[in-house]
Amino acid sequence: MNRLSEFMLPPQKSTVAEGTDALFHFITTTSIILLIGITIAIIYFSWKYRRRSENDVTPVITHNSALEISWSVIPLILVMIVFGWGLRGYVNLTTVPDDAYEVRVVGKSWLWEFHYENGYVSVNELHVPVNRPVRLVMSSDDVLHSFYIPDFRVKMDVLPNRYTSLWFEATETGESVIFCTEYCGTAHSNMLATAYVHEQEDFETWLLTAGAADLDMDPIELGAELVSRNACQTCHSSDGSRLQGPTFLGLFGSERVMDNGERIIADENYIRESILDPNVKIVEGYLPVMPSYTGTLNDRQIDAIIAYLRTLQ
Ligand code: HEC
Ligand SMILES: [Cu+2]
Repeated sequence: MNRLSEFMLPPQKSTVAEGTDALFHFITTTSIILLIGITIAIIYFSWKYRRRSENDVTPVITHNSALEISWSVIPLILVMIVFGWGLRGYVNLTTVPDDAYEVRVVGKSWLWEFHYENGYVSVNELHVPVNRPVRLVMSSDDVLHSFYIPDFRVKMDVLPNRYTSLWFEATETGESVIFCTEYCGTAHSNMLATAYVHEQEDFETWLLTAGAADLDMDPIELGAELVSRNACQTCHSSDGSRLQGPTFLGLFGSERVMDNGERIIADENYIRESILDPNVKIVEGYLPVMPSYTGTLNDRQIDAIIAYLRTLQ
């Protein structure tokens, strides 16, 4: 079964992966066996009972109890096995262990934000300790998203105005891909993140130093770093090309035309407002799809981004 998993499924990197795969293989195997059996029976019967002569008459058959009971009872047993097995997995996935480490997850079109206990926020990077249950408490800032880590075999819808949660325990260190699996707009396919699984001590060191390194950086360097860390490049280029949003090249200090015809010079206040309240002023020719970074970026970080944007002339 493990060979089969390696062949057709992503690596098993959480405590529930093996059980989930076993059920998956059971359903697939039974379906294949039934498919082959039924196909052979259809071909054989159409040959055996074919019309041989002009006066062939179909005999009148009302029923066959043995046959009818077996084609009802056998599928019933199979379905009950799948139900019981699936229910056990479902209960396991919904009962969070007491010592779970909690991370708050916010889905935004089109990025994932992870808020840690110490206030640090990472974008599109989820850091977790290995061999420890982790619970994600999730919600969306805009539309429906769905959080999916194939390697861990966990997936849960992420909704606006309501919390959902899921938990997993990673069994090995390394990186795994995180997908959004609910179509959520133009750049849905860019809504990718990575789960980094660390040794327990490494995770604690990461948590302590995350954000602290920012203090040593000069503002322009930090701004560039924040633009990449916060997934701004999903929608903004720095080389003049047009993505979902306007390019950052030459933005600072230039005159911008809004969709209501208003003309504004892109100064510090305009950039700051664009980051915290992106939908107050919409640039002409673009859609109001930028997520708000209120609660994600603090004043110092916004200053650094402005400093960096100034250099892109
Ligand atoms: C999901 C796509 C998306 C992401 C991610 C995004 N933006 Fe935007 N942004 C837009 C769009 C679209 C516009 C133009 C419409 C508007 O004004 O809201 C825009 C407008 C702006 C503007 C005004 C630009 C102008 O030409 O006047 C600034 C400044 C800006 N974004 C900064 C940022 C920064 C900084 C980040 C990362 C912290 C970021 N954006 C992340 C989509 C995005
Ligand atoms: Cu999404």
